[in-house]
Amino acid sequence: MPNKIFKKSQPKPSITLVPSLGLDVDDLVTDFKRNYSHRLGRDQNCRSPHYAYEALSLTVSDRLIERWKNTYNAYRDQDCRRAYYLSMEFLMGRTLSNAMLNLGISDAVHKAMHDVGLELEELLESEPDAGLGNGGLGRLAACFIDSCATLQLPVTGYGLRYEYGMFTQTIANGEQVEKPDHWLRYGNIWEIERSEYAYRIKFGGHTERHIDENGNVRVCWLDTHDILAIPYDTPVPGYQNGTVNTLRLWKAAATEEFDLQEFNAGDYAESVAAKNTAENITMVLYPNDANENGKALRLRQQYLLASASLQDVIAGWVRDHGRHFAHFAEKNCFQLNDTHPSIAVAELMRLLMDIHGLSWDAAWKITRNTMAYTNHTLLPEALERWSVGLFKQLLPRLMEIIFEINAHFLAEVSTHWPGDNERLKRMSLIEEGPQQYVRMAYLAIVGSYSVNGVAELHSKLLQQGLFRDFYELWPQKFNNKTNGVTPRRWLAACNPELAELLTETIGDGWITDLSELQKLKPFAEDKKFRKRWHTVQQEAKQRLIDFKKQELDVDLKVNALFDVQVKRIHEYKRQLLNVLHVIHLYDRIKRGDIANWTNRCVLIGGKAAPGYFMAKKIIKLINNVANVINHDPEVGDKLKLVFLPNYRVSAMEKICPGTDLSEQISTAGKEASGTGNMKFMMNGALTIGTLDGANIEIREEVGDDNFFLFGLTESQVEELRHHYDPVSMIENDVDLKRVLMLLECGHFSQFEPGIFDAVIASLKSPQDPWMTVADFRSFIDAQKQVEKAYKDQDRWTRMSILNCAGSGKFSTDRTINEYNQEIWKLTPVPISHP
Ligand code: T68
Repeated sequence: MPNKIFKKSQPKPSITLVPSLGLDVDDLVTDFKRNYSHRLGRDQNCRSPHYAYEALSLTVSDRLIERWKNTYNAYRDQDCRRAYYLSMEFLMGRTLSNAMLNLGISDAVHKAMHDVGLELEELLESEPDAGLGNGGLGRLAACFIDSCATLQLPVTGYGLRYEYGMFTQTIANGEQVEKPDHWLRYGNIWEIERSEYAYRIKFGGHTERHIDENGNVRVCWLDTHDILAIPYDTPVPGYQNGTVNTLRLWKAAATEEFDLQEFNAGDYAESVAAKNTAENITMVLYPNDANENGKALRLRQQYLLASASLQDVIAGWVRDHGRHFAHFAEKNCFQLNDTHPSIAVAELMRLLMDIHGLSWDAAWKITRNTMAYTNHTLLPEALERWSVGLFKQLLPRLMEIIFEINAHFLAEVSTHWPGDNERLKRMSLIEEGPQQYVRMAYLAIVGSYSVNGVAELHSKLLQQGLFRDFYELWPQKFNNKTNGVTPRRWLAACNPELAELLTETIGDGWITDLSELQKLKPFAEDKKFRKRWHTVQQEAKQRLIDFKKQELDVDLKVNALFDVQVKRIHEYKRQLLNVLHVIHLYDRIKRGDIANWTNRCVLIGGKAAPGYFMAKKIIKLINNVANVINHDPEVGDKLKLVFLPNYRVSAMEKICPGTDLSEQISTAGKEASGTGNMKFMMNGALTIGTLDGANIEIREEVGDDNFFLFGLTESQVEELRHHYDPVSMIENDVDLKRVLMLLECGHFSQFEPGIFDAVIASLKSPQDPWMTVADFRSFIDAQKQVEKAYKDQDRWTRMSILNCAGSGKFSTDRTINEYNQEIWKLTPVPISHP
């Protein structure tokens, strides 16, 4: 193994750091050229922008290394309390331009590339997205680690290095086609493999008990099939502050012995196959964003993440403190990003007891004081449950520990509520029935000292609904942490023109203290300022049009209202409601109801989980409706509908600066928070939305007059469920009736009879959980208010400025400060830098 190269007894080799690398244009040019010609072996005959991108990335990443080492050494030397963010997803997007921004060298790099005759934009576009996540949850993890580094908090991200990220979406005949996303095909210059920190992960086998030298029962987990977890580190720079934190992603690999065993038996092919089985574990990201899927491979992934990360932290602890764990919980905490890594609760127990010899009580005390759990959904279909049978087979030792945690926990419950058997059944970590299941959310709650939701409404609903029993037992565990987004990527980097106007107007303090945007408020009343704001917004729209021009055959006009809904396709997010509105507008045009018309481009984008039938139908419907509308000469510029294929982080960076209207139209009570809503607001878009998730807080911040509210409230939705009658609602609304008629008569499915039957049936079903029809009228009315406001461009611009000015709360810097003050309790560690 590589860590055996230097023997402990030998003096340390004197491999010291080279002097700091220069940050000015000449240094950048020199290093860029050297990297291009010597490290990549290319010359001027090479026409691919990709190698120039790589050479530039090497140049920039070299400039992070010194700070990275300083940060690493400072955390170790100061023995500070640290937090670990455990997440199955880190949806990082692109790295280069963010690294440039945070190093403060964007302008110098721009000039350097210009000097060597290259277009920086083109290089930046050749970086593939690191799409290691599905949507909000994964992107939140990425924004969080950015804020942690900017706030100089000692936080490490732990995740999985999927060989294939979120699939690439293409559209054929209006339908979603998934293509594998082999994002590592051309290598990844941002990561460093650290095989010296590889760990063994056990699967299968059985357990045996024996008595150790001190007379204690020790459990051994034997005859396991082991694999290796190999870490790959990516630097996470803070904003111009010298801190470079680490994102450590695990890749699964075969163990050497395992191969050898088979190999010696003469089964060469078998041994190679075994290698593949091991490496399969981190081969692909599961593309389901709101559905538990129960696949054994997914459980293997979860255990790999939990076990490798905990072993890593414990190895560091033992290195610095020996095998004394009394102060472990004072110095470490693990934030679980949903239940996906929550097997960590049982794994920490196993490592402390079986490997380090702690008693149950000592191990449990540590576990309960180090784990914290964040919930991201109330949807029952997304709550993770693993079959006990599968668990026993794959992780027999972990299953034993979970049963024991449950026994202790249920004893605690019955002391609290003697004789309440119904409650015991409800709260048990094991769901009984024809098949037993482990309820992962309950494991996470029982094993944690903090449980939080991601917006005020969501946290309230967790306490009153899903986790009510647990809230009654441990009210002090529960808290709210409203989500945010990082203003570096989602304003400073993605909208440089607006960023410049902001900085010129209120200084650049907003970049690290977004509440400073408040200072913009008075400028909303300044006519000259409004004019400049409007110009910047129009230019951003034009850039969006230009960007999309190559791939779309629709002619979009900058003076139309850009109405955007981009997010995963899901029934609860109600892209269908959006389509019903578009069909209604089309119907109005066709029947000549166009007095005072506002031209509108409706852009919808997002991926459907490959196995989600209805979501895929919705994509098909959007495309079919678009096809009819966009080719109707009578409609012309009045209305366009566009499906934006392959929505991803780098696409959002172009979309949100060019958006006028942000659609946040989920059924109230269903969207835990939303984060796209925050990106749009920050970039000056106005929101049309329901009282759901963080929309409520957005409206609070910006004021009722600057938010287009519609729809039932969460309690109205729940009340209506008892007597929901969509068919009579359709009957009583002429506009809706006409829309349904257009759908039913096959106007948007001329040569594909019946393809939207299931969609139509869901709208008309009294069981429709998303109650799309119930909110139609109120949505249409709110959209009329939008048109009226947009007609008065001056009023719209004022509202746009106020939206940006009111977005300060939605920085992840605020969110992370709250996590830190109330859960992690870390002290910032300043890092000196060149
Ligand atoms: C989202 N959840 C919430 N889940 O839907 C959103 N799920 O309201 C919230 O803003 C965001 O989390 C951040 O808190 C997700 O994105 C997933 O992606 C997911 C992935 C795998 C399994 C289940």
